[in-house]
Amino acid sequence: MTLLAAAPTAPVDVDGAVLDLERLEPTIGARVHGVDLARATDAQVRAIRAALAEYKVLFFAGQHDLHPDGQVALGRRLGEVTESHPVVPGVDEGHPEIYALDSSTGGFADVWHTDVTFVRRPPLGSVLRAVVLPPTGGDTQWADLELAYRSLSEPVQRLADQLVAVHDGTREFGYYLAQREERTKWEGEEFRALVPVAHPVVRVHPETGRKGLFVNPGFVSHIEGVSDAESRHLLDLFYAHITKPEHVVRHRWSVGDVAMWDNRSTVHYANRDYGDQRRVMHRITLRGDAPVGPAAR
Ligand SMILES: O=C(O)CCC(=O)C(=O)O
Ligand SMILES: [Fe+2]
Repeated sequence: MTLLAAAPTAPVDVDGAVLDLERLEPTIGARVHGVDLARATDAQVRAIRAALAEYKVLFFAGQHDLHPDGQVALGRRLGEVTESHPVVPGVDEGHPEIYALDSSTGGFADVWHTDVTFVRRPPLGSVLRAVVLPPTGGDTQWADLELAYRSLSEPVQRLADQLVAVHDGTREFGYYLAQREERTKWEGEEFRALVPVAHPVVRVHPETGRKGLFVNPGFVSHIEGVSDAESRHLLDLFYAHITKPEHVVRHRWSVGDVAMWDNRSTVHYANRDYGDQRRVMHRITLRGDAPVGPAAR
């Protein structure tokens, strides 16, 4: 009998800093050991940023010193921090960049989604900190959109390559926009309406050049230029495929955990299985660019 090798625990030298990464699944997820995110060196931050595209989701345990200020400061070292969200204001006056998901005020994310894809330039990545956790449950799962594309049959890959999807934030955030008088800003401008945007179904990752199946049930309303029935069936096929267990990494949270993901190559889902218990998560997002499809390359 051949024993399968254990998941490699490899010290990875990226850009001069040695990052101790423990791969969790073959193509998605790694635990990063030995980094204190509140006091990371510049070389460590560069290495983390480089590892993000490769591992897609990074997990850091025991980050008890990373308070809200520190989370925003870390984001500024990793890239450009966006406002909290196009229509949801920051957690408090002092932190307009922090988006809080609090179960006690209806903050849930139990639909597979990629963050904020209903704007022209969706965030490059997100950094999420566990603040209050239920005694059990409330895990988060991420699926690998690049693996999902690669594991489609070739004819379906070719079909997907040609498709464009419309992303619309109305179902998730329309009510929020309607009930609020004040407008928040996004990319420095007042965000007045949820205007649907079109993105290629297959996104070429700007750093790795790999193709990913860039659709998500949270925000995609339909595929352009096909019938309603075709759109529904295509999207059902893509969603069922993306979320296969083989494509997913799942995280069980402890307070002090931080997860960082590449929003260009993943979708995620926060399990809502903890009843009336409270769960609070703080997120920041990093400014991204407009998705580019295979046709434009
Ligand atoms: O609460 C979570 O685990 C994830 C929430 C979410 O979707 C996000 O922070 O973008
Ligand atoms: Fe999210």
